[in-house]
Amino acid sequence: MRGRIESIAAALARDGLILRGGFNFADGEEATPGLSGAKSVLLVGQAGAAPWPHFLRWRERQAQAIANPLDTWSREVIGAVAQDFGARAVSPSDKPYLPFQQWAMRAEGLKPSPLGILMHPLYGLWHAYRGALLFEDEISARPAEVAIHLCDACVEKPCLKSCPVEAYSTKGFAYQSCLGHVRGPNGEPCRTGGCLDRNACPYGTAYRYPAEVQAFHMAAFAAL
Ligand code: B12
Repeated sequence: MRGRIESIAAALARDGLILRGGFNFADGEEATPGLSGAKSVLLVGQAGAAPWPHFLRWRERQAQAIANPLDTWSREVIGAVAQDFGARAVSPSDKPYLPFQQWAMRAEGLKPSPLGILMHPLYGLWHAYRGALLFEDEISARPAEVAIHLCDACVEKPCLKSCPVEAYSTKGFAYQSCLGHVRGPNGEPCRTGGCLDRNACPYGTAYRYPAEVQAFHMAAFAAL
């Protein structure tokens, strides 16, 4: 008989989504606001732009334009899977924010790239988290092994050299500089093809989001 985790993965695959690992919370952790009673978590996300065609078909069926459509679609799809498997669905945009990146590091053994986005050994920077399933019992997820961190072997670090306003540096992310440039007269390449620094990364290029998808995310990020 197929186990619970395999069945959930199969249900998510119908919409191009994948399980991104999971773990049992430590004693006391379930008391964190937003987690009440949860004993374990499975992260749901994507490798490359796999959910995009599913999302587009859903969006075409909507009677009118929706604010934050990708979040809405993710909540709908992941919420339905949660209901079928007795879980509670949460979203990375739920407030107060839940620590998705910390969960991801724990679940998949990933580390942040110089851009802050987590570096995946296969998908590079081309992956995301769309939600999580919280359970009131423990799951049988294998503990994550620390993944190979490709940035350690990357000497040139083109990701820190391609942004015209140097939004990313060792000092962190200069949000306002990035926004000002993307919205300004010279921001056309970022608006149509996505973040130049992210695109400069030599890893996981087979999973790179198509320009159309990157333009969609950039428009949402910079409120274009
Ligand atoms: C608020 C927010 C932002 C804000 C504030 C950022 C900040 N430093 O405070 C702004 C608008 C600037 C932002 C920008 C971006 N974000 Co953001 N952001 C979030 C959000 C919704 C909440 C963060 C939070 O406060 N969490 C609560 C604390 C307790 O949890 P934490 O795990 O410790 O969170 C810390 C980090 O997440 C960090 N942070 C926030 N955003 C980002 C983005 C990156 C890449 C990194 C490294 C860190 C970081 O700030 C948190 C507080 O210290 C998360 C989703 C989530 N729920 O975590 C996405 C999230 C972290 N962002 C993400 C991304 C991709 C981005 C952008 C690349 C733009 C984009 N959406 O395409 C940029 C890059 C910014 C950067 N390098 O710092 C992804 C990261 C995925 C990944 N593969 O690693 C997340 C997980 C959303 C998702 N659905 O996947 N973000």
